[in-house]
Amino acid sequence: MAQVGISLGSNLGDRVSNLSEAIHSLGDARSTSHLLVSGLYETVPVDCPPDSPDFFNCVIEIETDLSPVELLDFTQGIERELGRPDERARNAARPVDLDLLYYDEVELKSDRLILPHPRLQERAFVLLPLLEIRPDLEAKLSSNALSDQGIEKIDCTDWIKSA
Ligand code: PH2
Ligand code: MG
Ligand code: MG
Repeated sequence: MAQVGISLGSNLGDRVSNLSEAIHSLGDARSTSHLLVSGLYETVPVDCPPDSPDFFNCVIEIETDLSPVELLDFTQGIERELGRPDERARNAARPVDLDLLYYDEVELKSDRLILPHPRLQERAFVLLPLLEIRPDLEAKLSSNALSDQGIEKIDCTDWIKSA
């Protein structure tokens, strides 16, 4: 079983419900189980078209027998099921975006997938929730200037709908 970090973001529609549904769908993958789920963060869009709505973001770690590319196919299927259009402007608002952050220690560079995620360390909306569930990674992940990226932890528990 591989341990895989996944960043989830939503800035269109019912953002909490979109993230919650995506997490449930990930749990339904063949040979995949939930391990860790971070809290929920409301975050200012980074590198998005002007006037993009704010995101809700979280990070989860799952255990899976799927290969990196099988898992990518599976996450892209979930994005489509939750309403992501096939053609869209770069970083346009979307109901849900799932990004693979790491897959054990695998290093991979292909047209479809780069592991570990190349921008993992630059983005507060990825790093803060990740360090919440994996504080042991702090020494490995150097981070610059995260504090000036608008990000606020939402004070709520049980935000994931029970199935
Ligand atoms: N995702 C992006 C680009 N910008 N900004 C925030 N705050 N949250 C995201 O999830 C996000 C983003 C590309 O996928
Ligand atoms: Mg993304
Ligand atoms: Mg993505």
